[in-house]
Amino acid sequence: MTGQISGISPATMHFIELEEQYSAHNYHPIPVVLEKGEGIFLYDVEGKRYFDFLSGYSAVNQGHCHPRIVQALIEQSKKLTLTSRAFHSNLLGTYARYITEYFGYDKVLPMNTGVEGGETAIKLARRWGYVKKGIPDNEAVIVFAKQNFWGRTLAAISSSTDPDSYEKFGPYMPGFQLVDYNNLPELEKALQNRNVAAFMVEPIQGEAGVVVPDNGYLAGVRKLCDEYNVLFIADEIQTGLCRTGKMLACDHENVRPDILILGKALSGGTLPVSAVLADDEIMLNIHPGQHGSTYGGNPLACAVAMEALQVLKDERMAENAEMMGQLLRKHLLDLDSPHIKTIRGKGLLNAVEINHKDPNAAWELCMAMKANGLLAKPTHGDKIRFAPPLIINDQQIKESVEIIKQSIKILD
Ligand code: IF1
Repeated sequence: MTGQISGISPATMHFIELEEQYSAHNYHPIPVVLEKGEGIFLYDVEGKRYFDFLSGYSAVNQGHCHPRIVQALIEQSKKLTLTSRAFHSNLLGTYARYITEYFGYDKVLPMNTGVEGGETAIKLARRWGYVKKGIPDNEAVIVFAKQNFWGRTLAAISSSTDPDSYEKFGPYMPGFQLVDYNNLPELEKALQNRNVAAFMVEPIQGEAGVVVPDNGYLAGVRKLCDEYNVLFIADEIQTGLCRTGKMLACDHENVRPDILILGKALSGGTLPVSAVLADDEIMLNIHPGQHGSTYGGNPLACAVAMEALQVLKDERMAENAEMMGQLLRKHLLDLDSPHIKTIRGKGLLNAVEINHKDPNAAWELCMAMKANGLLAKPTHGDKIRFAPPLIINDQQIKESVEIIKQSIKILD
């Protein structure tokens, strides 16, 4: 396969073939081999520079190798990196106070990957359901929205509507139910079941192709969850941490979820760090020995996460994401390209839907953009996510759109 890719240097080919031979084939990357990142830019093994319009799926909101985050990483890594939770560290309490005050919750439960954050939130919700709501044992139901994406574990794929994610990995987790996204009447029907412990939802659906719900949806979810005594779990792993132009996407509707899940940019792309935030009423139903992780809350992660969060505020990244997002969408609209069917998004979480008879058009466009110095990846065939790091400026937005403009000509 890779041998047929034209215009690729021997060095690039070498690294692609190594992956192909020795690494599982669970991804289909754009054929570029990166070796350096700095701010909004990535550099390949030839030294070619690219605008990064993916940001590690929003893990790199603060920009690649942010000097302050890297500094925190280096300093702490020379001192202490892991204690496990068998012992205390001087940083876990410090970090826990920092992040709970930052987001306004009583407690944090620290984990590593995003999907572990989701698993943790669901365990918390089930436990709350049995202990506080009085759901009969083993009958708790968690409701999700169709087209959700929250990771790759067996539980996560059990709520998936994407056959690529779930097919031939069964049997699946029981006690999960699906409703349409952005549909409050259907959600209300589901919540009438007294055994529902929680509704877990992304404020904007990322994997589905950046699906922005109607104004009022999140406020409506909040209201229904209150009415039916159901926990509102917000998966802000991708939408949180300034990506959509606010600290949290829920802030657009001034809504406070009962359980907030963060990941990705919580470490600015340096190591896997996730967090689940909730108040004592929910969090204190889990006792010693009932949940955890070897690396969860390790001192290195604590030091890095505090710096990554502080950088977001100090550099006003929410405000910049809001302004640059508007500029990006405006310039894309101004292209007035017949090949762009829709442009949607909030802040710097955006997607365009390609309009073309060739089902490979989005991939071809990404290849042309790569050749012209901009990296993005198609999802679901015809959509391309445009999500640069949040430190991009207006001149760089203009240059990026110029690259997109030149590249899209190949679809004429
Ligand atoms: C892959 C997309 C992004 C997420 C939300 C939890 C997780 C994710 C809302 C799990 C992860 C990823 C993982 C990556 C592709 C990707 C993705 F293309 F699927 F839609 F970001 F846009 N909740 N998203 O988006 O976090 O366990 O991975 O740390 O290939 O699986 P994780």
